Amino acid sequence: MNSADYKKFEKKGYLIKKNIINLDLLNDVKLSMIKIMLPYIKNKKLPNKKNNDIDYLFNQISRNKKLRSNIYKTFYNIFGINRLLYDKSLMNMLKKIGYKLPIFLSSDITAIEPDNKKYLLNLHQDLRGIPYTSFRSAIIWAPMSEGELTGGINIYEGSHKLGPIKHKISEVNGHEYVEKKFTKNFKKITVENLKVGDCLIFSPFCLHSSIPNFGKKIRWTLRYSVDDAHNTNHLDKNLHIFDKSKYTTDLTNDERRKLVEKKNN
Ligand SMILES: O=C(O)CCC(=O)C(=O)O
Repeated sequence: MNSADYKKFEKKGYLIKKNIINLDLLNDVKLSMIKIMLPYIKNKKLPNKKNNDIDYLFNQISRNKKLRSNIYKTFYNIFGINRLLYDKSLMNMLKKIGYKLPIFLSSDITAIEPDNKKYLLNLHQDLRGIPYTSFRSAIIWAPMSEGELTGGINIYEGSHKLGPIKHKISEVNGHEYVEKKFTKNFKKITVENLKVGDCLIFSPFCLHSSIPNFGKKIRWTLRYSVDDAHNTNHLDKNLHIFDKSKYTTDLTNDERRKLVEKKNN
């Protein structure tokens, strides 16, 4: 018999699970982030309470763009990120949505800063860079921080049933996006105010977009993409479940941004 979570995930394309992330393991990840940043903080006489204030440290290192970018990329490789994914509560959640053979595809950490529009994502599907092996793949989106007005995600219930859609490149910020008209038959769900420990799990084919951060703190999020390798029947032809070149570009964020800047000048 399929679980209630399985049915919901099939129908709506997303689920919100409360208190599912192991907080000790999450704190280990945060501690690693702090340890990566601390050696680059110029002011060695930090007030004690700033020593473990991730936002403060990140704002300091963000003054140097190169450093910020490299530190950010280093966060992705923290060992504890994978340890957290393999924790039994997340594995049980995947079992409940019908995963017979969960596989790990990618992980990262995102920082959405207050009143900074640069990294906000337009309406899109998560098609880029991830080698999906089935249409039941999922994104696990878990807040690492919480606070008033820090925003979140808009997600369109049931829109995963559209399958992959061709994305365009925004002339404003170079991000990829899907035209708004595709949302018209789907209810918009606003996912805000999740607590640390909660998570949103959704199909990468669900249309979704960022809700801006108008709060005081950085919205830190841990993200995984996972898939079910059971019943994959296309590997003798392709690694990937669909032809990505039809829907999305291989250009990096920087390359797309530069392309748009060149066009606008
Ligand atoms: O955190 C956000 O603002 C958006 C995240 C998102 O769209 C994604 O994970 O694909």
